[in-house]
Amino acid sequence: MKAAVALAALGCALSTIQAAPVGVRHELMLWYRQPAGRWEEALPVGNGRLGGMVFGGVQRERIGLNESSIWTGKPAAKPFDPRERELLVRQRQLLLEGKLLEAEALNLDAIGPKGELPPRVQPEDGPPAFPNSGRVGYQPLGDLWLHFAPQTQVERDYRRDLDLDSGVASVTYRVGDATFRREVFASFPDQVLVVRLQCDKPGQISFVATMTRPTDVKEHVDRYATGSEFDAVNSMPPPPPTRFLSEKAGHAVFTGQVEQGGVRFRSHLFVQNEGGELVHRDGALEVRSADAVTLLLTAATDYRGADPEALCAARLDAARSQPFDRLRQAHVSDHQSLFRRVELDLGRTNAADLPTDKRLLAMMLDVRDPRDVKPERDPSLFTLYFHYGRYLMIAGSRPGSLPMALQGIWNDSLLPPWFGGFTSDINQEMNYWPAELCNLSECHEPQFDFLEHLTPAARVAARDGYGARGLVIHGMTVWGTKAYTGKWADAAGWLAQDLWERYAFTQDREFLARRAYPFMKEAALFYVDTLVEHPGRNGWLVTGPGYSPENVFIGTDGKKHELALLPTITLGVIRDLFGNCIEASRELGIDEPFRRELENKLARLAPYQVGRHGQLQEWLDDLPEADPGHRHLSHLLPLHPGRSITPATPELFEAARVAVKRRIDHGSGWTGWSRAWLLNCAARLRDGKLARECLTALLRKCTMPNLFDTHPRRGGDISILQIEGNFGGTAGLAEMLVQSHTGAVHLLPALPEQWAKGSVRGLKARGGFEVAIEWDGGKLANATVTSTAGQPCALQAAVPFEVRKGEQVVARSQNDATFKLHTAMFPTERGATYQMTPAR
Ligand code: FUC
Repeated sequence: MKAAVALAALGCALSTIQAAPVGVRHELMLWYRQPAGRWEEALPVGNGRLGGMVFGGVQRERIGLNESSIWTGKPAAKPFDPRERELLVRQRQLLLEGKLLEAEALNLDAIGPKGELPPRVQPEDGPPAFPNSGRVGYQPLGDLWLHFAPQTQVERDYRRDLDLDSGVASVTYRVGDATFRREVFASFPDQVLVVRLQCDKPGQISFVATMTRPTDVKEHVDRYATGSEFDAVNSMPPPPPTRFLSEKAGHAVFTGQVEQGGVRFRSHLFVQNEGGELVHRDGALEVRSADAVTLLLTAATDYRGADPEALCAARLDAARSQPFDRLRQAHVSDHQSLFRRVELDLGRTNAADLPTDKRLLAMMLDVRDPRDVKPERDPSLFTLYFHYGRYLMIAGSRPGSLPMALQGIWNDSLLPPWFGGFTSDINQEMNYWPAELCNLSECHEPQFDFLEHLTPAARVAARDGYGARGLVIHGMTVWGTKAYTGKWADAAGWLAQDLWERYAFTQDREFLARRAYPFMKEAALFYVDTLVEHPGRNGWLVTGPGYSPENVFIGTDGKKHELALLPTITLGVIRDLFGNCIEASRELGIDEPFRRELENKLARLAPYQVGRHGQLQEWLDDLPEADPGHRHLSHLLPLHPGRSITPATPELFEAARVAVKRRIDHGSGWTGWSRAWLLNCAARLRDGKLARECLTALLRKCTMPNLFDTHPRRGGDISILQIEGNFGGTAGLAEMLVQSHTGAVHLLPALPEQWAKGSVRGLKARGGFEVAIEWDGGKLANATVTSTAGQPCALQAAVPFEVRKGEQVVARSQNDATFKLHTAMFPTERGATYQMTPAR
């Protein structure tokens, strides 16, 4: 029934298609014929720190506001219970003896009475970022409201859009013979959110501006209805009231605090009218009969000790001194300096002329425009989705901001699902998968800052919780590592991959020496100290107690259990991390004894295991998964985003293929991020057909009208934003076109047959290469590789080819029958471009 109604609506939309306005590139534009009815339909703008969700109402504009450092909770020095370490040691011993059930049954009480806890030892350097005492959650700044004067006539030709190329959200409509235009953007260079209201007739703009912040936590928890947030709601006092004081000369100040003793925030609003008059009212600013108006909004907090008032005032002063056009130009050129680095063309069909929500609906229902005969119904919707991920990264993560959390920087709830936090058993990692691949290295910075910020606390956790050197991060929070010990301790090891990847893609040795290697080494040291020899199984090195997020197995007692020895995810993290550290230390020419130690441990580490179904096992033992279709693909980390399972390990590669299929056959992929991970795995398996199916499913099942990724909840009837699926989707599409994790730059590793003709430009490959490819008839037509670091290049494709520099042939490919690939090796010069053409 639902589908029938939707189909009817769509049929109507198809029949009213108007030709796309000349010059509009619909693979770079989200657009709609109606304002956003809900937050999930609003369009995001951002500058990494400051976020806005633009609703685009005609009678009332709402811009949902965020500042990325508005978090509840605070650092708290919780005493460490030494029994935890003892528990861990005993559990490990039981696991080594094969007593899985006994290990899990053991608890702190069995170790002994709690006793007097020793005082906390602060880390030697850095902030006291310790386990948090209360609930840590990301919260909104509030909403900016513009209540427009009532109109006597109905509006026409309404359009709301987000231009990914300029980073500007717009609303246009006509009332009578007047055309109204509204533009909103968040400027990184000027650190200000800008709203511009214009009309082509004078004196038409009248509105009242105010700012508010939600106060009712309960309202929000009801909306999302999750377990742990329900518990939290009862312990959360209502936030202290906010104040919106309109002062003088168009200037107003919005102040508040997340909770007593918590983060304080400020926002300054400046309203500049051209023509008409400006009136200060109680708690509001009113503009009457203006020709045009510019609103500037700044926001800041004392999260890292700064004075938010001074920051807001200084930023506003600087922005106020510039005319609107200059602010817009600075924003657009800053945005485009990042956004225009990558181009993608997968072809287009008439479906691209529909508004974005209708395109999505057509995708869901698989409705075709009868004029379209191409095998892919709406290929440029994939292109739009790909670019949207890049847009969101530019808007959500810039140097100086916090990294993106579960909702990026966009959230309207005081109690967002999973507290909108940093969850590091997939989500925080996936958020940054496209950063290097899609040529947005700068946007990766906040992730590195965050790891450095956590380092002192992570060291203390390793020392006190495990008696180990190095550092450890469990489930993560904004204020510090969550616990001393925990069933999953691989976040630091996994996130260290980000640092290595930055180096691998950029070849920035200074970064490797100064920022990447020190963290990677400490993450590796933790494992060096916690690996133990298994007495029974060939003396392999193993660790435990471990846990495969968030799946459990059926024990011999027929019940569900989770503690086990060396889950595959941990093994994958260690193999990758040790391998990366070895390469890094060799590259830097340092730490030879440590490198040898890692090589030695790697050689003795337990191997990956293939289980009874031919699948890559999830645990060291072939334990039956309680949910074989679990959304987490933890054991596939060595395939993606790791690189220890590749076609060079053919049996494991096939076992990974079986494991992916097994997950899918049992229903995995029902959250956006899960489907996006499957997409990346499929690409790494060089299975273009499956990759395309995953991408299609991501858009069909896990995407909101504003193209935000979703995590379905409560039996599937509620979908919430979880942004990492957007980034996983963007990275996955890039992985279908270029891969470089094996050491060679592989062109078109997973091209589906439906994408017969297309091109891509600007994707990055490890070794310091930038790649452009054109293909036709499903085959590579030509490509270029630009070397940014002067490293030798190994280039791979499914067809034989030659490589030229100008007129000169520099290499011809050799056939590698084992991998059914053709590879050419050639030295490169920094800055030079090499043309690759298939051999005739
Ligand atoms: C992990 C996932 C959930 C969700 C949450 C934020 O715990 O298992 O599905 O994405 O993070």
